[in-house]
Amino acid sequence: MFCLRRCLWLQPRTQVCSVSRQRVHKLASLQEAKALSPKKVRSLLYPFKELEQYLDRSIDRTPFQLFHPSLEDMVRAEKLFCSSPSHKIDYYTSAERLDHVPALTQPEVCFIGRSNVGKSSLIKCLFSLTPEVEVRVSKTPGHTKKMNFFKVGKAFTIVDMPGYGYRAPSDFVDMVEPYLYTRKNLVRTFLLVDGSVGLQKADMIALEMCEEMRRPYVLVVTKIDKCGHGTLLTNLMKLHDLVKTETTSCFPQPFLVSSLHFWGIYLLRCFITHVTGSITLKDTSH
Ligand SMILES: Nc1nc2c(ncn2[C@@H]2O[C@H](COP(=O)(O)OP(=O)(O)OP(=O)(O)O)[C@@H](O)[C@H]2O)c(=O)[nH]1
Ligand SMILES: [Mg+2]
Repeated sequence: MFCLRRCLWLQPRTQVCSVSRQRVHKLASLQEAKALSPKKVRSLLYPFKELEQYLDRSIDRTPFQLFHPSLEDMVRAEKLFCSSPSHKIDYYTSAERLDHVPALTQPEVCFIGRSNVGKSSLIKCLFSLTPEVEVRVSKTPGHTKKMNFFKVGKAFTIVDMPGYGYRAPSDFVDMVEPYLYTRKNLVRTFLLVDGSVGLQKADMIALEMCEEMRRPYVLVVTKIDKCGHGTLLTNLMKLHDLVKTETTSCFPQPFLVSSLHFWGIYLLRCFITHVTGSITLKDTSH
């Protein structure tokens, strides 16, 4: 199975990559964001709510809002993304092969997706309250070459994966697939799909692989700031239909994010702390 996928995962490499560093965003903290207008706060906290008004009335909204924590829970989750002497958040190590992967026991989540889909940017955005954590992003696809491990105190680890598809590292399959299949402490895989272009062939292969793994995974729709509501809704509904009809291990709710504008970041932080058992949600009435 690994070999069959190899040719589809990998495509020719032609360009040279560069490193860009992002500054701390003024909206990194939900506490700051709360001062904005209610409409802006709603887009930041629950991006689907903003989109919902354009959705046909006949469509059931429930699957899109299964995870709908309270503001209070999101504030508690945010605290875990703040580094302190007793809760250090930092880059830990990188691995090119499974036998280089660190022996960690704390729950782990990883981010996979096509090269350039915004994996590293999303992790950088999640860590924006801890600007000293260096997560490298680049305009050039295929920038992340290794599996990069970031420790969030003793609570959990976040792993930034190399991308598949265009300019993927040649050892992508040998590196990433065995990790996904065998990593014992991996509690969630986040599969990123570009909301402005929708599902691509390589994404379908990734989805198939996630299904084969039979481990829980979640779709994250990235770059939602890059297209209009119409395109985003079309792509989102296609994803929704696919999840409903073709998957068994995928969480029905796709998470909508923009790392540029911080849309959906607080919700995703809360989801990560929830699935890693780092917080217990107080209010689940929504
Ligand atoms: N408009 C917009 N651009 C984004 C967003 N997230 C990432 N980008 C841009 O997309 C490009 C790729 O971002 P990365 O985070 O490096 O992508 P990646 O998935 O880690 O890519 P590889 O490491 O090559 O696999 C960069 O130019 C980012 O600035 C977003 O939410 N909105
Ligand atoms: Mg990257």
